[in-house]
Amino acid sequence: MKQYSVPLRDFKEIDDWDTVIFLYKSALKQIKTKIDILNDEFQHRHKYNPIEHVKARIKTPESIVKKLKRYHYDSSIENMVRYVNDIAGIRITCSFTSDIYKIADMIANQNDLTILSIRDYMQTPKKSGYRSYHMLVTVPVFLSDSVVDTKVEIQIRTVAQDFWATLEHKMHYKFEGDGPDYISKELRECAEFVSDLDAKMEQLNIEIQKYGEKNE
Ligand code: 0O2
Repeated sequence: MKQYSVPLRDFKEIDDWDTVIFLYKSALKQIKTKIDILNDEFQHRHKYNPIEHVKARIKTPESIVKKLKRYHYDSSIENMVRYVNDIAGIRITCSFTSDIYKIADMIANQNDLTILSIRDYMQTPKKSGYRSYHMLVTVPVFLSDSVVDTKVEIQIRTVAQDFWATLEHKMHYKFEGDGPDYISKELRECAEFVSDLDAKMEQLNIEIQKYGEKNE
């Protein structure tokens, strides 16, 4: 008989940590394969790779507990599945901001995925200066006797945004979210440089393509 999918929070083995982590890992594998296929297809059709690299990770137990604490929830498997959206996370890095939207559209068109939310931190950057495009999706994980819809957070950003976010993240962790004001201020300024650089590189890429077409 055909199985209907259930969200992970309603799965019968939700109290088993190893099973839950196994499901998140399986969901990540599926999304990673989808992204690889989309990138290969893009290369095959347009002779161009929109994706520079892809990194998948499962959030550490310490980081999960920290987040639950921040949200004022007890540390339980049920709460983590319900309230921590980025336990399974995948980060896609690309060259140009226009690639971000191309990749996001290609992912959104996969009809076995359900999009739970979109956060466009390029349209609306965070106070820190953070820019990226986040998609929270569920992917059905097919087991022998059930299908479990499992959440994955997909972050899409340019190489320059990634460079910035990695340093800002380092500061955040080093000072536990309470970094010196002058560093935060300089990082916000750098975020503006990154945004200007991304816009300039996008424009230059368009010029290079136009020039190439004229001289073909
Ligand atoms: P780590 O160590 O990367 O896992 P939500 O529960 O989803 O409603 P949250 O977690 O604030 O609330 O969602 P959001 O905004 O989608 O952020 C999730 C992740 O995006 C973060 O995970 C970071 O990876 C990244 N991120 C968001 N804001 C910033 C920022 O200002 N600077 C940097 N460098 N990264 C950011 P974690 O759990 O914070 O960290």
